[in-house]
Parts: sequence; C-alpha cells; structure tokens
Amino acid sequence: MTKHKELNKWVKECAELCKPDKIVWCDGSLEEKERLEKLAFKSGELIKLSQQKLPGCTYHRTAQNDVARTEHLTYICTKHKQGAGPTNNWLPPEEGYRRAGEIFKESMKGRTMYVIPYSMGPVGSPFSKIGVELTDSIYVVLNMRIMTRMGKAVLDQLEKSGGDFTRCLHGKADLDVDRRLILHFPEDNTIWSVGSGYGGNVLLGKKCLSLRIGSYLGRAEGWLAEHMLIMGVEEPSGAITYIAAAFPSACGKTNLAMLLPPEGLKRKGYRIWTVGDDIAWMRIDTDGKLWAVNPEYGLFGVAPGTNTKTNPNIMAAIKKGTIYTNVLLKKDKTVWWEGGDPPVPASGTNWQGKQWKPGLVDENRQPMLAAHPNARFTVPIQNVPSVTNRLEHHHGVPIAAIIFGGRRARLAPLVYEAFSWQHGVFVGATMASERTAAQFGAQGEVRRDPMAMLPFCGYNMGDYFRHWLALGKKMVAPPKIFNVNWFRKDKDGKFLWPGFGENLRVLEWIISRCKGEVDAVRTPIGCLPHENDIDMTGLRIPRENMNKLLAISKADWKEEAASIAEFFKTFGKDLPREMGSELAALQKRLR
Ligand code: GTP
Ligand code: SPV
Ligand code: MN
Repeated sequence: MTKHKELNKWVKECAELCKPDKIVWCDGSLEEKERLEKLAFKSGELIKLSQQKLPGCTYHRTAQNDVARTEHLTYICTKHKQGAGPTNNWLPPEEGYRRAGEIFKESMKGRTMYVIPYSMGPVGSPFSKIGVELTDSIYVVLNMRIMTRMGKAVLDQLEKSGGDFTRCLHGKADLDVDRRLILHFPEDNTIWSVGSGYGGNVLLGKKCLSLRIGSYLGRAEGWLAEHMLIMGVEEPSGAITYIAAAFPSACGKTNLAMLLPPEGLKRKGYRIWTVGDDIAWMRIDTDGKLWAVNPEYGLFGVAPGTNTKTNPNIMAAIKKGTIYTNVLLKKDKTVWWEGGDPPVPASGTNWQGKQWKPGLVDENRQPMLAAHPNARFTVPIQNVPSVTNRLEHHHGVPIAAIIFGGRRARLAPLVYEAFSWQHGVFVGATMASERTAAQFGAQGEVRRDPMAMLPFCGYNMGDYFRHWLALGKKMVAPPKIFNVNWFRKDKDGKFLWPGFGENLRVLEWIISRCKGEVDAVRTPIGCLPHENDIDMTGLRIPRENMNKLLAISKADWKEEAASIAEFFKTFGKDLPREMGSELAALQKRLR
C-alpha cells in the first residue's frame, strides 16, 4: 500500500485481472534481496554460484524459446496508426489491452505479484522518470534491482511529488511464444508485457520505458532518448571529451564504453570513463549545448566474445554481484561462454540444461553451444572499474561527438565524418547493420536500423528524424556526427580491423576533428581521415588493410543510395523534406 492514490488504484486493478495469491511491495533492501534469492534457489529459478570464486553471483536459464527480444510481438498502441509510423507494429489500444488482457487473466494464480517502484535516472532529479513495474518473476525483481534505482526511496519520491509514473505490467503467464505480447501505450504512459521472461522484453525500465516511452516523451518535452553508450576520454591534462555512440544490439556499445587504451597508445596517457553502455537521455542545457545522462544503474551485457583480452573492465566487474543468464554452468559452480577466457572447460551444463563438452554436435549436426549467442550478464555499473563519478549529476555530461555505426562486412569505411548536423541526421537515419542474436529471427541479413532505434522508437520514425533536425537548429554548436564500422571484412571473411581497445585510435581522430586539429579528405559520403592521421603506433596491420578499411567504392555507394531511396519510400509523406535533399545531394556527389 501507498499514499499515492493513483498507484494504489492501478495495482488493485492489475491484481483483479491477474489474480495473484499475494502482493509484495519491494523496498530494495538487502534483506529483501536475500529473501527473494532464497525463494528462487528453492524453486530452481536461480542457481547459486560459487561464493568463493563469484561472490554474490547467481545463474538463470530462460525458457528455450525465450532467449532474445521478440520484435514481431512488440507493438506501439496509439489511437491512430500514423502515430506508430511505418517501422513499428501497431495495434489500436483497445485491441492491445483486450488481447493481452486475455493472456494476463488469472495468470498469477498461485504466484506472488511484486510491486517495483523504480527511477530511471537519479532519484529526484528533474530529468528522471519514475516507473512502477508489477511482475510475477523474482528474476525480474532481482534484475531490476541491479539495472535501476528501485525501492523505498523511489516510492517516497513518488508519494512526495504525487506525480505520474509509467504503469508497467509484466507477467510470465505460460512463457508460450504464441501467447507473448510486448505492448506500449504511450498515450496512457503504460507498458504491458506478457508471456516472456527474457531481459529486453521484461525489464521494463530498459527498452520499453527508457527508449520506446522515453522517445515519445522526449519528442513531447523536447529531448532525445537514444540507444547509445556514453563515454569520456580523458587526456593527461585532465580534460575529458564525452562521446555518445549508437550501434545496434550486439554491435559493440558495452565494449567501446569501457575500452582500455591499447599498448601503442598507452604512452599518451588516456583514461576512459564509462557513463553508460546502452541508453542515453540527451537534452539541450542552459548553455545551448547537448548534455547526456545514462538513466540506467546497471549493465545487461552480451557474454559471448567477452574475455580478459577484449574487455578486462567488464571481466573485473562481473566477478561479484552478477546474475548470469543462459551461459555454461561449470561443475565448480562458475561460468563460461564461447569466446570467454581460456581454458575451454572439459564439460558443463549448457544454456539448455544439457550436458555439454567441447566438440559435441546437436540434432542438426551443428556444434552444440555452451552458451546461447545472446547469453547475458546483469551487473551493477558501480562494479565497473572505469565508472564515471558523474553518474548522479542530474546535468550528466556534455557531448562533443555523436557516433553512428553498425556491422557491415562491406561498403562502410572504418570512420567518416558528416558534413553538417543535417547530413549527420541523414547518416544516422540510413544506418544499416547485419542482424545479430539479440533479436529473434534470421542472423546476418543487412537491415536498415535508423540510429540503432528501429526496434525502440516509440512513435513515427519520420517524426523522429524531424525531431532530430529541429533540435540541431536549437543548439549552439551541435556535436559533430560520425559513422564507424569495426566490422568490415576481407575476401576470406576475416575482420580487417582488430577492434576493441584499438578503436581508441579512431576515437582519437574523432576528438581531433572536434577540436579542429586535423584536416580530412572530402569524399562523396563524408570526410575521411588522411592515412597518417590515425595513430598506428604499436599496431601492426598490413598497409593494404588500412587502404581497404578506408576505401570508398562509388559503384557500391550508388547501389546503397538506390537502396536508401527504396527505404525512404516506405515513409511516404512522413519523411522530412531534408532527408530527400540529403539523398539527392549524395547521389549528385557520387556522379
Ligand atoms: P546490446 O547490449 O545488445 O545493446 O549490445 P552492445 O552494442 O553493447 O554490444 P557488445 O559490446 O556487448 O558487443 C557485442 C558483441 O560484439 C560481443 O560478442 C563483442 O565481443 C563483439 N564486439 C564488440 N566490439 C567489437 C569490435 O570492436 N570488433 C569486433 N570484431 N567485435 C566486437
Ligand atoms: C539490446 O538488445 O539492444 C539489449 C539487450 O541491450 S535487451 O535489453 O534484451 O534489449
Ligand atoms: Mn541495447
């Protein structure tokens, strides 16, 4: 119970629909965490890991058909279809409530409904948003406890303000993919998610509130909610340049946000500060510049491919207080995944709960995986050795550069700079990337993913581009916009660029451009580095690789422009005029 009348009324309504045996209001205390863990160990929902080697860590397996976000079951429910736009699935609100309501109905019988008051952003900050999630999953409560600021302090804040909150109802129901819906009702500030237990579908503060509802609120209130990491690059002088970068899911945000300077660049004495790894809320401050906060409090990161060489910061962070999902469980109650630290374990129980050892194949004669490719860890951001000390500053950090990027085996060069804010919006709007395991569906195919927001924009994407254009006009010296591609491959399918920590070499060029310290080569697609302006000290890669990484094929780009034209057609009248003129200008430059 609470003094907040609206909240009480809504909790009661949801309980009448779902019929839980019990309602528990979460206070966020350590005692509560331990009590819930105990219950989950007993039911098997969680497994306790070795407390010597991984203190405070637990292990969870999701249902096997529930291992990634399900974009085809994710909807924006606005009164008019126009509100959701051409890139979102749409349902009229009544229809959404009705369909999901049937699945929610009495689905919590025999279960407990937990009430989680949470704040995205520092509690009480004028730029934060409060949500309340109702869920029948202890796994969700324990994850929300890491990913958000939650519990008593937030409820107190909500009661004190008497203000609005995002109504987030989640139920596992029967975890049946045919009875799964992730619904957003931006006009009601409401989210309903039913039939899933997987992170992005159920930790409703993350993609659902901070991006889909957030972007909708951002347009109404004049700010931006983006699928971006935020990082600071500190020079020995102490000056820190902050960068925000949008890459699609599983394309390197967590890794870039906490990179360690590579050997050859260590002499320059850079330090990297991690502000956020997935979401940025950005607004124009009183100085007319763009400032960003990370509304989250934890990281829900991809495990496979993560090891002490590629990301020592995260490996240090996940040694304590971490929830591991869908990785390999070893006999000594520690964990492993493909691309993890050596040695490869001799055996273990895999993400499906099957006995695993190296070399086994599954029923399709494919190598049996230890971890699901989208296996994840949930870890408090304060565990990360490179965490910024500005996390609680309600102004956040000033953004000097915005970077877009994706996985593209061909076409896109290692880095280029947009000619202007408007051109940069075009570069972001036409981003494309190969699909990864973070979303349900075919992997590898290239799809357009504007600003890495295709699955996350809570309103008409055409209006979203318009909003970006409008904010650019309001800023004093808007950030410079860049595009990067760490994933270009050679003929044999090998990455041409070593990536990870070495990406700092590219960031260094980007920062020099922001400061006006280096020239660039003007090409039809944007400004590229002069070959010698990327510091390659200590990095031995063949010169021809560098040429390939910076090569622009006019023929390929003409094809790209034609494909962009096709993509733009899907927007019809919703496409801002400026996007059409940028495309025409690109085509002209390519001629
Ligand atoms: P989400 O949490 O889904 O939004 O993903 P993310 O963008 O934070 O991606 P993350 O940093 O977790 O990286 C995803 C995968 O890409 C991991 O397997 C990484 O090992 C791999 N990866 C990250 N950075 C690089 C890079 O610079 N080069 C290459 N080749 N792989 C990378
Ligand atoms: C992503 O898919 O972009 C993620 C993971 O960050 S999830 O929270 O599942 O959306
Ligand atoms: Mn993400």
